Amino acid sequence: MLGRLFEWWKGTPAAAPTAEAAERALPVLWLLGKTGAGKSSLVRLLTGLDAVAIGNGFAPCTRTSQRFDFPVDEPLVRFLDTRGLGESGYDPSEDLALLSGHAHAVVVVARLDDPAQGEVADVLARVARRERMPALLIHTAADLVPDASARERARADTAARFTAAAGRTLPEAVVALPRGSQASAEDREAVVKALLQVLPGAALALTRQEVRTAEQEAFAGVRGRVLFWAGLAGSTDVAPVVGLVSVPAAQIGMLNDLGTRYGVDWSAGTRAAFAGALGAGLAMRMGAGFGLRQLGKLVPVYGQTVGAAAAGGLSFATTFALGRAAAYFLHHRAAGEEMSVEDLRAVYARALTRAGHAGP
Ligand SMILES: Nc1nc2c(ncn2[C@@H]2O[C@H](COP(=O)(O)OP(=O)(O)O)[C@@H](O)[C@H]2O)c(=O)[nH]1
Ligand SMILES: [Mg+2]
Repeated sequence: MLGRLFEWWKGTPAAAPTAEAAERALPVLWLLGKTGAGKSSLVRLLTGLDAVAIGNGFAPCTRTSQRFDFPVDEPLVRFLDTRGLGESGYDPSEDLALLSGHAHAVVVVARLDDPAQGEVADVLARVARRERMPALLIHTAADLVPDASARERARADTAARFTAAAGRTLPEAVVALPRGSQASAEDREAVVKALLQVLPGAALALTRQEVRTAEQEAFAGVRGRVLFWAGLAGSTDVAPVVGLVSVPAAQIGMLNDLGTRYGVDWSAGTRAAFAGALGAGLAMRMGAGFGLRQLGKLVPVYGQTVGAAAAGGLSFATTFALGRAAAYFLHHRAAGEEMSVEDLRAVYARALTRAGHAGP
């Protein structure tokens, strides 16, 4: 498969994605919870922005919903926030109609000190059960239930409630988000870990990159681009006909983009060196990924199951890993440094795992 990608690459100019395709590549998280549950506080935890920045960044969607794109200047993830649940006279049907077609995963936000979650559970039942949207559960207000056993009882009760509504167990995290507090790195990690299981693109967009070496520093500068292209490749799994973007076209676009950013010309020799260094092991892994993806397309995925398909993420994961490996390769190429093939393959394998794909 890698061979075919490289064959094609020779004759294919960089595919400039349309604005529509770019928009569709953005992972969208729907924050579902009562007013006061901690949705805005969760956005604060995940983005590291303060309440004012978040307040200003939200743009209205419907009368009772709004969206927040992050990072603000080069969005890699979108939060959708519905405000009305738990308020009298709120009818969720308008938000439901809009959001169920746009969101890729639903983040249920519930306070551990608030057992009244019936309305939220009803909405979750609709989107998670009937529309098969991936979901995770974030318990907030851990600090307000200081007794450990009481807290564990509350967590278990809430989880049981939402498990019943969704028809399956959901990845969970417990957090404390008191007003004005410093965001806790542990809480962040717990949420990102749960998110990784349902929407890797969103989780990686919210993960801070480790920067210890010059190579990692260079990658930090292009990581947003790799996530963008991987999201684009992943979005073709959701709606293969709409975007005129195929997985190989997105991957070639990404490789060309990275070449430009690292100042390396993808000459025939450079391409051959990269393909050779990645080797047959990778070609087989990619082949497996593509095979599964093709299988997936036999299932009618567009429309109702948009979120479920996006969660599969094989094209996302393989493209992210390819981009990570290419960045590693290009960094050494640009510096005229030796690079070990084993290290390159390890970089690829680690990226594949991080992107939520366990391997072949
Ligand atoms: N002590 C504590 N307060 C919280 C927590 N989460 C949210 N709050 C507070 O609850 C109120 C509502 O939170 P907010 O994030 O605006 O809820 P939203 O309506 O779901 O967006 C705010 O005053 C928050 O500071 C939490 O985990 N612990
Ligand atoms: Mg809010």
